[in-house]
Amino acid sequence: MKSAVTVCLVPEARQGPFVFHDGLDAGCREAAALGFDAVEVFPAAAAELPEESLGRLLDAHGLGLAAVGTGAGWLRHGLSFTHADAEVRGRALAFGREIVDAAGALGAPAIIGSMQGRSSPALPREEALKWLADALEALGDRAASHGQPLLYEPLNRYETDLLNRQADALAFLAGRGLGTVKLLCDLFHMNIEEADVAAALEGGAGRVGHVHWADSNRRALGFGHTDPAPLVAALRRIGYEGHLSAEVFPLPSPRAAAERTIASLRAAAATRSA
Ligand SMILES: [Mn+2]
Repeated sequence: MKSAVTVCLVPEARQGPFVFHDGLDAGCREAAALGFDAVEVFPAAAAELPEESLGRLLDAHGLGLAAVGTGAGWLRHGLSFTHADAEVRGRALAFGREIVDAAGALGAPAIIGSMQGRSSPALPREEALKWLADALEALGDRAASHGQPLLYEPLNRYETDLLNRQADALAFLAGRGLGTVKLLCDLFHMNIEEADVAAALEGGAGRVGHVHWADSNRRALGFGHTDPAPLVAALRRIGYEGHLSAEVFPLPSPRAAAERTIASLRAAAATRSA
């Protein structure tokens, strides 16, 4: 498994669960200095991911690009795939396609999280799930043309009423034939929704595409009450080889959150021989 840390380029998300907020240059420099394998980037738009210059920056620091978030589509533009207005859904798809293409050109997958939206009086949940499936199919096919999966992230009940648990998301992906979509398992959301987080991870065998490595309180792992040992054991049992990516609050400081994350990953790796 590989380590990753989040770099947020959206000023409106400065209070959000991202470690570094001072641009790609600074974020990559800090990530590399602390020994991370990769960065996960949360851009305002695809134009913030120029293939050549970002590729050079990553290479210069020996970093991979773990994944790219699409949440700014919701946060900045109010776009979601399950908006009752077809025109807004169309713009959401266009935004998603641009991120999928920019990420794909850099060899990374895109994440569908907050852009999944939720049901509303104007759009009942069953209909919202249909629009979500259509968006995941279209963007998943697009991602596949870049040789990447599309990452779908179940969120906790306070953020969406569509799919909150991994097993429900897996059943949804299977039932709608969404073979190009993989799960993003976020340990913070799972801490709220799952009866047994390790079992839920294990249930995702073959479909876990990315992991958000966060503690129970959305701080760096080690600053809450999550015990990572059984979670790492479960991920090993299913042969997960992707990233453990710190999507956490930059508390008490970005550096301290990143250092705590690295320490938690080293401790997890050390349990291999136990
Ligand atoms: Mn997440």
